[in-house]
Amino acid sequence: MRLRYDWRGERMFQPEYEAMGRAELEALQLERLNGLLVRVYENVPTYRAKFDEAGLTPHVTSLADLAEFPFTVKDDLRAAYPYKMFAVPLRDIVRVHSSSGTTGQITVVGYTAGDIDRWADMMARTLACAGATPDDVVQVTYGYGLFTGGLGAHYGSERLGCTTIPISGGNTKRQVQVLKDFGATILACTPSYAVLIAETAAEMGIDPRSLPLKAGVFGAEPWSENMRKQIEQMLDITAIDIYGLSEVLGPGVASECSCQCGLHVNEDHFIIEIVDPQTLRPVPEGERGEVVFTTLTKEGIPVVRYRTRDISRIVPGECACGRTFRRMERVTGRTDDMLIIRGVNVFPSQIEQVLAGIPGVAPHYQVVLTKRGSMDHVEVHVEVGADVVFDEIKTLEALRRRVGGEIASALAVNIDVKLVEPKSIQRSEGKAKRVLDLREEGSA
Ligand code: DLL
Repeated sequence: MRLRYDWRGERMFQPEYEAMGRAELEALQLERLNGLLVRVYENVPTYRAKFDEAGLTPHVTSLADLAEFPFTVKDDLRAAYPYKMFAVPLRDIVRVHSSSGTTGQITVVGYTAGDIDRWADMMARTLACAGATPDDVVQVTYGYGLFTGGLGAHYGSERLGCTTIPISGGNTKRQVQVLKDFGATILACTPSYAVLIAETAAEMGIDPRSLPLKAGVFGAEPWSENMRKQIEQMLDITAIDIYGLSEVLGPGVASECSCQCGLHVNEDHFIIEIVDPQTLRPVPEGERGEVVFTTLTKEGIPVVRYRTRDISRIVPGECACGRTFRRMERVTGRTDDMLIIRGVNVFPSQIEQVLAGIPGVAPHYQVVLTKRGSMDHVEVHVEVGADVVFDEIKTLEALRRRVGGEIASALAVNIDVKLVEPKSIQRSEGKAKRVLDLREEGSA
């Protein structure tokens, strides 16, 4: 197995790529990009039509030329449902997954055997970023099925040589029991589910900090820095942010290393661009905008300039870990999750960052949207901590004011806050639903 020690003793899985010199990496990207453009032009009618319409031939002489090419959006994939954007015949596809369809009709993605192989490598890199080695036991609590989380993490864990527990999501008490009895050292699940697992352990009389876990690879939903600190504290682990999306790969597109200062994008397989979501022009290096990916090596369903709707930025400078791949900042949210409250743009994860720093409130919240007359009304429902006595009106009022005040000073907007009883906000075993939109139902 190709493993090498680097900074802090964390190992890279493929240092020959992960620590590549920039010039060499860009030469590889250019070569792969030209291969990709020809493949999609010849095999995917959607791309042929788009390139022809823009008067473009499938060839570039520099990476900068990619900016001339049209974007791909979710609607392109929807229109091609289920298989029309595959670049190879179905007989070469060995697996399909799909997006959850929370924002509309689901989209289907297909993988060749080569895609699965490269995906396993990328997820092995991700786990190695969290300090995993063949001596580790990985509990894969992401859902198995059409969702990419479970099988993505599973193949990566096996590729790295870890002992893999394919438990999938759900049955939280059993998760805790298995973590304990099977000696899991790495937990792979959504950050919100990690919180629920820690709470459930405590309810079962098992100190969550006494579990053998040393790290977690958490992603699939936005989470804040303060939430990270809480999870690390609750479970006594290092919590690593991992990012990906089905249309581009699944988990394994980008991952933090133990420096926890941005997510290294697997740039030998993807080109990342950050564009202004309004003008669609590239933003100056280091500024926030919408993340756009081009897949350089995908065979089943490659994408050119896919608009993710996720907001991030490139973290400037080099990382101390020795990886040369550029880092993207943690994703604060999606353009479609952004709330505009009295003219101020707010992501639920920004509210979470404030809540997770206040003692007395639990890490469970929901932003509830309703209509008051013709006006939208936003209210944050926050669970009080188990140690707060819910009937003490004075204590509660002081806490409510504090939460409202801290949100107002952090986000520069006043948002109504309602404190709710412990365990009254619905728990999720996968992606947490942070925004509850009741406006259609016309509730006041
Ligand atoms: O959520 C893939 C994945 C599985 C990533 C497991 C990480 C771990 P989709 O279901 O297609 O794929 O959802 C992709 O989830 O566009 C982001 O909006 C969001 N997302 C994923 N990871 C993160 C993260 C998987 N670390 C969509 N932080 C993406 C914030 C994330 N948002």
